[in-house]
Amino acid sequence: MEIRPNGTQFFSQHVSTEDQNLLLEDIRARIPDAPLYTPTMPRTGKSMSVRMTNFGAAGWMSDAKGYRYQRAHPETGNPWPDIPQSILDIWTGLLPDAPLPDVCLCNYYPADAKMGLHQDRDEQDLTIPVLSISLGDTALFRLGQTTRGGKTQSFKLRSGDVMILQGTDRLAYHGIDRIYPGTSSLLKQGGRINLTLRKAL
Ligand code: MD6
Ligand code: FE
Repeated sequence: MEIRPNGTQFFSQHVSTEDQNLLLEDIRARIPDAPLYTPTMPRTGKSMSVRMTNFGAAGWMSDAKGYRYQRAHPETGNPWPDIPQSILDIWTGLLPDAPLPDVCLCNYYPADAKMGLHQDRDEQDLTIPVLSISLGDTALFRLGQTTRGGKTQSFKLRSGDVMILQGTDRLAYHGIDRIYPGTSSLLKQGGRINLTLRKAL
């Protein structure tokens, strides 16, 4: 469902509980090869509150040197594991005409994590949509405009929800203001996983 004209699409409860568990299995199978690590911010070098890993030909990275895509895990030096077919199927189901994604960023939010307002703009072709899948505890997502300081709207993202930023909102600022602990039983340890699919290269 389109929540902004020619822009953001939101699919409430698009992924069934059964499929959420299958996605989790596929994610867990890849974490030993691509452990979650704590990214740092450009310039300040401060740690982010999420832990991060990637699947696909490249992975999105943030550290003191800046934001970029790179082909190897920053700690192991190994290539990233492949993107699970179960995750690719969600993309092709909703975006049949878009090129296939080559990056799946996987962010884990503990109960106290947040994500500052940002644009997704490190990809080569900024006309290709970005799709995100939420798993676990509910998050408060804030969506603004393509310039900083514009009017913002807030939405709750629940386990199984899918968000697509495209069209006039492809470069809209967005972020996560908070996590609501204890709102999902999907992850035994609590917290939230967000998967972001992009064609970056
Ligand atoms: C999150 N999401 O949901 C953060 N980016 O944890 C994003 O940064 C995002 O939801 C691009 C497109 C959709 C998103
Ligand atoms: Fe984003």
